[in-house]
Amino acid sequence: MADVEPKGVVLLDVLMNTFGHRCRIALAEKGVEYEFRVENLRDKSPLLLKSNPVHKRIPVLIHDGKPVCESPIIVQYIDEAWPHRAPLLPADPYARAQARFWADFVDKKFNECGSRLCDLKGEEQAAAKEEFIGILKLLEGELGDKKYFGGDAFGFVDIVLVPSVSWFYSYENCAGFRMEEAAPKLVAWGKRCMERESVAKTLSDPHKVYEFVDRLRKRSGVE
Ligand code: GS8
Repeated sequence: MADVEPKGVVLLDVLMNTFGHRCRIALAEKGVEYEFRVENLRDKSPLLLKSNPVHKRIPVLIHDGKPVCESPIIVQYIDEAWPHRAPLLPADPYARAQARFWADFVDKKFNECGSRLCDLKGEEQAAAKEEFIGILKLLEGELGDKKYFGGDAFGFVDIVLVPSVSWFYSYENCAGFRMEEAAPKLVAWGKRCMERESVAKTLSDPHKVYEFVDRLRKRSGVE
């Protein structure tokens, strides 16, 4: 199956993957039909290795045989390749640059520090928690009183960040704090996003994510 040359739109991914969820939400927002091919990361398919020879990672979107890699780039590609539905990025060049800046901030700061919350313990974890709460405040400052990061329209920054809502429960349990207290606006934004079908049908169950995180913590001796 994995060797069959892909036609149309194919997403190579695994089921519980925040990076892949970005692509699935973007495809759903654009109403694009696609084939979902589940990868085994312990035995990557020849198609994955051929499609992403540099990083050999999922997700990969293959459109008419042409692969696109790296989830923020895939989401932007989806926006440009299917322009008939509501745009995910704003039209104004400055607003587009700002959206890209915050999406990049999510990857470089939020995701990176969020992983440390779950991978560390003791003083190192306490320092990561303080840093993470600062990152949440910065994101809340950018969101302000807007419905979504881009204003009234659900868009690029929302798509890049929203899969992490499934991880909020794990962050809280690993590092001992309440997201509702640390970032009430972000929690409310997450609930608003979950009202969208594209998000609700894609996101992982937070308890399943925590089971996964807990298994990794036990395996690596953090717990
Ligand atoms: C990250 C993809 C990634 O880490 C993106 O698409 O945004 N910056 C990329 N993919 C992981 C799975 S999720 O943890 C992956 O493919 N890992 C397998 C490997 O590294 O061998």
